[in-house]
Amino acid sequence: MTLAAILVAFSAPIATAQESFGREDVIGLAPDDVGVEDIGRLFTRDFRPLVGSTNSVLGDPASVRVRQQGRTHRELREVTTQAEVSANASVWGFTASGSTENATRHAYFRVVEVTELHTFDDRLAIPPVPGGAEWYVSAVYVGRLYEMHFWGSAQAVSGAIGGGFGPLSGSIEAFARDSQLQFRARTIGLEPTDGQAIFASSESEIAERYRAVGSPRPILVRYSRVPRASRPVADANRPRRVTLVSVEFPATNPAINAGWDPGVNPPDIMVRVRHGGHMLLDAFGGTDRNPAQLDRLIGASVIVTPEDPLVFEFFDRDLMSHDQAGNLIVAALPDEDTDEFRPQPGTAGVRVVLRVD
Ligand SMILES: [Ca+2]
Ligand SMILES: [Ca+2]
Repeated sequence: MTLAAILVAFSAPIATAQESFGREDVIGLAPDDVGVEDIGRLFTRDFRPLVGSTNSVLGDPASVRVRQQGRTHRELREVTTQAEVSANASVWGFTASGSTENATRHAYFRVVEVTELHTFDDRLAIPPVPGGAEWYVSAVYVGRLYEMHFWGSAQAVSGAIGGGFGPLSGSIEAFARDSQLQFRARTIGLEPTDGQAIFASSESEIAERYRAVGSPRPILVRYSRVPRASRPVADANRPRRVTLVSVEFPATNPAINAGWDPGVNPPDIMVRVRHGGHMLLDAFGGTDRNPAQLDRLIGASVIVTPEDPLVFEFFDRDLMSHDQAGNLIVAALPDEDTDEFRPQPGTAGVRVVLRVD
């Protein structure tokens, strides 16, 4: 369900957000107080340890597997989901609420050396969990890590990405300054050899530019979402299957009263849908206004309430920074299944058709 755009994937990075066997995973930096003994520990939607419950850990030490690893890889990517921002927030020093839309975008460059991987035994059925539990620790990566974390406006981050994140050869600090991004380096046992962080694009460049200091320690935590069947039902609203059928933009951009691109009228239709702080859809609908047929599944089991609406964001996709084309908040779905649910038009007159069953 989570869409992770790995913008520049060197070698085979640790999958940062993925769905395997129907399980949704998010990887975040390991907080100081989370270690290998926390495999199976339950966390809230905002990635805080579940407290006040006697039943806050799944399984027991016998359900943990340990594998020795000797992999080093590097990864440069934009964080695309609110869940992943939340999973990193305590270490990054942000207070990112899972339910708050935040205009700040995040990206990072990481050099990661994994020496040991501790995983929860996936063959175990997940028992019913207490209310408030949404994630459990399914893996802890032990090793060393160097991270340069970038953040800034959507425009600055997408501008940096539009430029291909620089030539990937120079100083990361200079790149961040040129891109008008804020940045902070984090060293957990790996540090630049000459005091200045440099992009590395191969194993040999990593070996040349980064050196290991100190013993391996927990660096990354993989959180897996507790299956819905194991979570208490919070309210009477049943989960629904929602599909985005079509999207229609106004003929011209109302914000500038002109075509969507210089000398060109039709937009490049882009739609993002968030729910409960998670990005459910990041879709491109083609270059046409009338109407783009999408037929994309937004969610196979979403519960939509005024507290937990579907939030649509529409853009005309552009090379550097996309033109905003308005938002639409769907706070309730029709009681009956329908192939043609038309929520009120978005703020810029964007019209959507949903199928709900
Ligand atoms: Ca445009
Ligand atoms: Ca465009």
